[in-house]
Amino acid sequence: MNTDGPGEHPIIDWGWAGAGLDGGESGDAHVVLPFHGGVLVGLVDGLGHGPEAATAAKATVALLRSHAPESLPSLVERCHAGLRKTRGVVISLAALRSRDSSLTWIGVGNVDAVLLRARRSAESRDEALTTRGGVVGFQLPPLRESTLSVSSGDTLIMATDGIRAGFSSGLAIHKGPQELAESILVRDARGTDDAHVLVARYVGGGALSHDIRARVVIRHDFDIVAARLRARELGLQQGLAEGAVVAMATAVTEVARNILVHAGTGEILLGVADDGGKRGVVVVALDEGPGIPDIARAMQDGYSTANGLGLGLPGAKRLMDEFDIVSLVGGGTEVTMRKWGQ
Ligand SMILES: [Mn+2]
Repeated sequence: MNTDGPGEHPIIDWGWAGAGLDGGESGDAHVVLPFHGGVLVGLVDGLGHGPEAATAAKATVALLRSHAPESLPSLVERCHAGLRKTRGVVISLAALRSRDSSLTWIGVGNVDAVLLRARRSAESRDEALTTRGGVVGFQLPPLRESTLSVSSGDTLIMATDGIRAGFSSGLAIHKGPQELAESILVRDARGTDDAHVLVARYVGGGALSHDIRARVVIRHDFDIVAARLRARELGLQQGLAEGAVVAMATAVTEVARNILVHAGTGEILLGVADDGGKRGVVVVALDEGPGIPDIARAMQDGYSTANGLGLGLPGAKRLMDEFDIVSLVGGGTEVTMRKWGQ
């Protein structure tokens, strides 16, 4: 059980290193801002260096802090509007989300970002994240975000142009993010500009990854039935035993009913879970309802739903192999459950 907040429900491990030119105040800055179900990471380079660059970077950080849960294009627009009186910044922003193991990013100007994979395959290559030319606060390119799937252990590295291109090659990737950031700064700082590195390693879902295969919107009673049927179908496809399929489908019914009763609407995501050969089903139940003020109480047996029927969340937990709940009062609830095959 977790509630969201820095350090309490981390989906990344991260570290940074940076230095202003000639030991002066740096015009580069990073942000790491958790939001419900994810975290926003970003690296900002105030144009040039020195105090005016630092002023632009600090203003950007303040704007991002105030608006972190918004979409990335909207954040860039806000910064653009708020930075017109500064000399402007270049920026890369990325949002990592645990519910669908995704990384969404946008970049304006040259803050380099690369995604290094923990396990490489044809579908999962190292990627340089593309950015578009422009200066936030002066001239924006068309703003479009891009999305990639991430797996636990994948590592995002962002660096300002005070760091040499090619900083991602020859890294001891098994090292922790803080150690990586420091070693890049030492090895690759050009010494002609402020230099700053941010390293974020995705750890959402533990040592597991999942692919979402079905999405069922919950608005009516019959949507609960649809979610149950899709869960059953996926369980059988994944080779779960009949008893496990029944347990999992029943747990899906419970979390779907919980959405309907407490939030009115929400959705159930059903996916394939893979833990290095072991196959299973992952169920994510999401809503943007009022949230649960006291999760410990809600997880006690006998704590009734509005109509007092059913097994509730504690019942769902008992039926599954793994169960995690994150809830934010006023911000919705996210339940993630897994059922494994033999
Ligand atoms: Mn620079």
